[in-house]
Amino acid sequence: MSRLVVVSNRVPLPSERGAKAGGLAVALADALQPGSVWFGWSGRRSSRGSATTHIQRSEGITYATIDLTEADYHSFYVNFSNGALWPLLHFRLGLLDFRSEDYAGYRAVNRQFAAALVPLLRPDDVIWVHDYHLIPLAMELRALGVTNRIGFFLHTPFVPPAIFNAMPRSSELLHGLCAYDIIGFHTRTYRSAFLDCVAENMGVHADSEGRFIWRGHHVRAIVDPIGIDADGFTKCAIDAARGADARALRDSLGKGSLAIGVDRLDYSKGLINRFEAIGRFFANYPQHRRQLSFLQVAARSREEQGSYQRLRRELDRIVGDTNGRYSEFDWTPLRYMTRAVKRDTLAGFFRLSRLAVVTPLRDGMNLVAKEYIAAQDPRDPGVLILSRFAGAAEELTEALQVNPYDSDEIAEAMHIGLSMELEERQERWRSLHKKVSANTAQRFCTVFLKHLVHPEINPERPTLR
Ligand code: GDG
Repeated sequence: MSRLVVVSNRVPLPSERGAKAGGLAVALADALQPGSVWFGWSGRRSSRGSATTHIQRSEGITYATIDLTEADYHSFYVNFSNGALWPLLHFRLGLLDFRSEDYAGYRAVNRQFAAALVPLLRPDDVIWVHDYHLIPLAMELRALGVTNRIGFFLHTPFVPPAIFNAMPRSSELLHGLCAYDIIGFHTRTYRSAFLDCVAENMGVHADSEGRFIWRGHHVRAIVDPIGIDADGFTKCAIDAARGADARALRDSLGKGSLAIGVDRLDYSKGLINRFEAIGRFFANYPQHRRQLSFLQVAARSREEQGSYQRLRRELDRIVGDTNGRYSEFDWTPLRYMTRAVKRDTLAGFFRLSRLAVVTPLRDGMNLVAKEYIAAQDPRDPGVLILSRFAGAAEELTEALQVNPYDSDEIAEAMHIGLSMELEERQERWRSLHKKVSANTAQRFCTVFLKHLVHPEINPERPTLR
């Protein structure tokens, strides 16, 4: 039996679990059995950096973390990962800020991760690495003699060669990916984009199953959309909808209804366009004034970065403008919070909402769309408006899909959603719910580990402890 070693940039330590349950921790809950190891950054900056590995154990799982120095934190995390790779992978070349010293820091921290991880490894461990911060990690582990199976899952989109190659050193990043055995993507589109980059930059062509050989190493790119614990989220929503927060929100609406948006405060989430659409909605469909309140929860994120500070100022301006224009003394069209809200409270709010507006300009998957569906009351479900540029759009075809750049289209979809007959709402919701409750977080882990653990025989369930 092999042991699972999960590696991610940030390790959600058991001691810090609370208000903001990390999406990854929730998604991996079933895969992390007693005996598993979770390795990564502690979230702390210290002058000793990665010199010491801190070990914590909880419920049989070992959490092993290292610190970063202030300089490494800035070059690896703030500048290269979030200031160059994140905009690149979300098609935002105008925001890509490449500096070779940051890239050197990114490579150096990946080497530090590898050096700290090697002493913890056993020969039959399977290693599952998450996300764009750690693209070169397998290459660094291989350089230290690690021959274990190593898989990588990318939580963001992947971009076509014409975009990818705008990143200096793009081929080096691609070579890094090819040191993994399995590379997972949320959608077929992202996998194709990756394989197109491999073909164009490396002259290597994959077979129809995403398999190719590079420098003698067998690599396979798979499609494995992430999901949620749908039943768990439904239970949470039912309970929370009876709780004090949901009651207070409902009372504050009077006879009106609620539309909701929940996103990290990030330029990829399309908040500016969405807020413009809300203005258009009240301008184009004045019958909904006083009848609908929009609640946007946008927890602040990556505040060190100029692009996020500028986004926040722009959102403050649009909210002020929209509310100034349409508010009445006893009605506010757009309620806007930049604090995180507790997970169960959010689930209750989803259940109260007649509409969810999920309109990222680009998004790897988008779990909020799935959570909204899981939270609905089957007798009177709300309507999901979903960007066609979210990974979730490939699965959730019965949502009202929109172009997130088109404010008029979003406004129209809001009007259509609010006017939709119960029967059509139920029909759409049933199809969506079927998919959300079939493609769960547990299935996501099982599929990935099946490919990673036993690639040749592909058993139904991986043998892991
Ligand atoms: C990345 C990819 C991909 C949000 N605000 C609060 C809060 N949340 C929760 C949501 C959801 C999660 O955070 C956000 O997940 P998303 O999938 O929507 O977006 P990212 O954070 O950008 O995640 C994304 C994901 O990785 C998984 O692969 O789907 O495309 O970008 O669960 O409900 N939770 C709490 N308070 C908040 O204020 N408690």
